Amino acid sequence: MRLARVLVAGPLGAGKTTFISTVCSDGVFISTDRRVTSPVERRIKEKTTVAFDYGCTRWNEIKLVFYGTPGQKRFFYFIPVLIKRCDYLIFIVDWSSPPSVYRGRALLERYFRPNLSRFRNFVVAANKADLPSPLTLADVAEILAVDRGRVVQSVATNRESCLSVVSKLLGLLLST
Ligand SMILES: Nc1nc2c(ncn2[C@@H]2O[C@H](COP(=O)(O)OP(=O)(O)OP(=O)(O)O)[C@@H](O)[C@H]2O)c(=O)[nH]1
Ligand SMILES: [Mg+2]
Repeated sequence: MRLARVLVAGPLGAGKTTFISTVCSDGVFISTDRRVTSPVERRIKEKTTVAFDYGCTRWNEIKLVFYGTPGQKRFFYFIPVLIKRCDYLIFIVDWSSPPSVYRGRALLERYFRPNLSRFRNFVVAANKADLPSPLTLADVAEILAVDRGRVVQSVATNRESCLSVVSKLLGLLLST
């Protein structure tokens, strides 16, 4: 059986934990969400991932292992450790929130752009596609400076939607 280790990264509140828990709802999911400690970041959300998320599941004869990055800046030192463990990258932004997309750009530039060649493939998930957005997918691609063809929309609460992102990442057609 093939093994794919997938890093799910992105700015605070983009939907990383939700994505992994949804995909791994039939497998194993471990979250480390705790109360946000920084007052500025607490304006965005109350609970956040400290350390990392972990999940695994089987899909189309592939063992999928997911690691999710932490949300608060004070835990970002953990990101390089996770990058070394993974061979695929899903970079998630909250498509409904232009500030989230811009925070994503800063994060991508600082931690991921210098390491993109380490990954066998990467995609950008424009998440919360169920909510209205002033941005098009082409805008998201332009802000993040990635090829438009790498940007896919997602709804992290919907398993089919998450699996279509995984399918694009691994270069497979959905079997169902
Ligand atoms: N409407 C909608 N809400 C979503 C979606 N994905 C996640 N959410 C919500 O967005 C909020 C943040 O989701 P999380 O999964 O905690 O985000 P995260 O990226 O893990 O956040 P940090 O670990 O703090 O960085 C939660 O309230 C989720 O329920 C989506 O596709 N659509
Ligand atoms: Mg999280």
